Amino acid sequence: MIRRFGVRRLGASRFSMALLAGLLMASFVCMTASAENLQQVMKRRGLTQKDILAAAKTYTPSGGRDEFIAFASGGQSGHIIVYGIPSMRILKYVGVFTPEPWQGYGFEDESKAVLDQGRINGKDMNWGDVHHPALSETNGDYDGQFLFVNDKANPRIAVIDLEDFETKQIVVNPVFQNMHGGAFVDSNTNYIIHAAQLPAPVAGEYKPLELFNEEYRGGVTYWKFDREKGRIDPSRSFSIILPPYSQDLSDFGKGPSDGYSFTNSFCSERYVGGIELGRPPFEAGCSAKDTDYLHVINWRKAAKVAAGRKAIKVNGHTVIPMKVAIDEGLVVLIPEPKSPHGVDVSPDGKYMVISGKLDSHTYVYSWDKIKKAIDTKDWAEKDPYGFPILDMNKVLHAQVALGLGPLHSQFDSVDGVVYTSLYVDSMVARWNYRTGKLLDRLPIHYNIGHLMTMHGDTVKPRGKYLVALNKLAIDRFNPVGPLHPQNHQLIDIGDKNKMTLLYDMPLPLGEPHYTVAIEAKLLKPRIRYKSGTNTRTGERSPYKTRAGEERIVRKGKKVEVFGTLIRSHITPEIIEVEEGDDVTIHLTNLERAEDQTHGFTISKYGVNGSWEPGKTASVSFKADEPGVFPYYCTEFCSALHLEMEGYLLVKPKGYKAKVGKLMPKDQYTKADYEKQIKTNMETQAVIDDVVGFIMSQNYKDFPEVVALVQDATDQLAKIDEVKKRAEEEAAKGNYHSATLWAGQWWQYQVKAADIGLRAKTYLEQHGSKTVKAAKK
Ligand code: K7E
Ligand code: CUA
Repeated sequence: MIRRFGVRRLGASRFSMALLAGLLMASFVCMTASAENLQQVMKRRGLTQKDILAAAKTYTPSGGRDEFIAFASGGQSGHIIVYGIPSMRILKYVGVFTPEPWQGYGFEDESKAVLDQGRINGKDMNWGDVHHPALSETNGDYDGQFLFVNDKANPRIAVIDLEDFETKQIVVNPVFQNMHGGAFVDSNTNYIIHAAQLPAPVAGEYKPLELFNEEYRGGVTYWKFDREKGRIDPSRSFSIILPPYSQDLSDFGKGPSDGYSFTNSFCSERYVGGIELGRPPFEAGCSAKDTDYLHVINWRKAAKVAAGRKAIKVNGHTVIPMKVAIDEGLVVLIPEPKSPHGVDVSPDGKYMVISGKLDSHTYVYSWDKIKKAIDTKDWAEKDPYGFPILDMNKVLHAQVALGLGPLHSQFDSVDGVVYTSLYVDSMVARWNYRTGKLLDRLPIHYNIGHLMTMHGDTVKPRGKYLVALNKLAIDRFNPVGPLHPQNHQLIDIGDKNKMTLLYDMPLPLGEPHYTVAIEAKLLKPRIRYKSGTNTRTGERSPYKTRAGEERIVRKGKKVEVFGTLIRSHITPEIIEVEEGDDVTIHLTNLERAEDQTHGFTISKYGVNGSWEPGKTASVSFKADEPGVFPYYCTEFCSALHLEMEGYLLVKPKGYKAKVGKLMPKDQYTKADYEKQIKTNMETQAVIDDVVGFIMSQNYKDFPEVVALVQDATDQLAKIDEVKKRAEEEAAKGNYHSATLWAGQWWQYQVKAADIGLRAKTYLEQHGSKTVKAAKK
């Protein structure tokens, strides 16, 4: 039918007939290919019904959004990885402890200042061992405002504002040398906990290992979070000094256990290895006893003690010494299964689930029983330092055999149901912590560490999905050399009888430790900044520059450039300095439209940055190398992106300029000028059309469109001046110059038209007035 219609209609010569036949053949083949049905695809790719069902549960069509957003620790990369669930599509790497060039993080002065907060003993720590991200909570559930994450190697905590997914603050621990057990927050994000791991003399002093028991110490730090400012307040933060027990992961109490925090430990043997000295190694001595100590800490009371006179200052940081902690009854110890890793408080706050890697049982403790023992001072004994120890059997609720190498636990939306990772068995166990009954086990690939369910560590877990964070990928992906990607496995936990593995996602960054996932609808990230914002402080930058205010200011050897970025030029386009000058270039992105980011780099000067709409940031360097250095925008921002360029001229010392001619002045004629004017008139007609459409709509109901209209208006507003100049030059008979100015007039038109068309498309796609009317 189609064939006959086409041939009859076009008829024509033999040549075109042949061509047409070829085209039709091609389209016929295409049609057959596209008509491949599901069964055929399944056969071709070797997929089963189960695979298709799994695909349907994760596949997210183009333009589709995810239900949950995950924040994964980036391990050695020092980054946070953001991805969607269930699609498992990676959305962003957020630079935290490590420079990230795409975001300009660690390249612009403003973000360098954040990374500099993380310097230790005068050294840059341009890497981090990122372990545990924590989302801020209100009343025990995620509120979508902040993300905290720790660096284990260089004991630090970072604050990421989820308003723009940027790192805003890094704090270094002033008393401990190495910290693993953080970040975890209490139900209202008053404090972020971070526990020391490998014991060391306090404040980094030197003490010989022979004094391990007397001088080496562990401890926990409670960083005070100032909600108003969105920053940690070191002046109101404090640490408790603890025995050298290798304090590990922690969790805060909830509901009835709110006000308390729980910190595991391993190597409570206080063993010091030294295999080369003839002593049995750490691993033997650190696992000799059957139990280690769970530390139960009354942090609310500790905060009061920290504010009082019994606390001391170490390196300017508030510290509660061990003796004070004992006298004030801030800490009690409970024996816990050998070499534990995670401690997880149940959503109702009544149970603490702890697994010992070297004990095949997972222990469930009862908060009611712990509280009663604390209140009645029912101590079984004291540790060598004087901390009271409870009788484990009096506070245990259950001991459950789940499998080998149990590590971490996360909770389900179904009451009582919890998931525990089994490292040695490479499995996820689903069980009930109230009844102690094992419900299901699912093999994973391979050697799972943490696992994560949706809001799984809050008072209100959402169930649905679980992600297994595996330590090894081995054969799961196409080989890419001896260093393998990480494997995050998505598991469907919606079916109450059986867990189902849905998807393997390779993560090509550092070793993942923990991940947290929040309902996407709870996040409200901004799409632009208020014009002139220093995004790292959230304040208005003193270097904010408006259109038309661009300038270069010299004071002695210091040159400051106040510039702007907007499609498609960098103003100024030429920067001339002298060898030896200290140069700072402040740039403001004038755009308002969504996703109109510009980059800026100066070749061979190592200068780089990223400017999102509204952002002001600066780059500084010493112009120590004379020569000509092109600069340009590094984001493909518009049709004339390649022309978004300029020159940095660094004049050699003592260079005397010779006057020369810049360019030919008579290249363009009157005919060229008239041709350009005609083009401009035609373009204006297009613009009028688009503007007419937008104005006829309820466009003010769409903030995205309002921003686009403002951007377009800005571009159009610039036309008057260049038009006047074009006309003046033409009147004087300077057609060369007149043509160039008329060309610039057209540039503004093109940009305005481009933005206008985006606004029009947006209105059409998002159902503005007439579109809605047409649909009825
Ligand atoms: Cu790798 Cu929580 Cu630091 Cu466990 S951690 S497995
Ligand atoms: Cu701005 Cu490319």
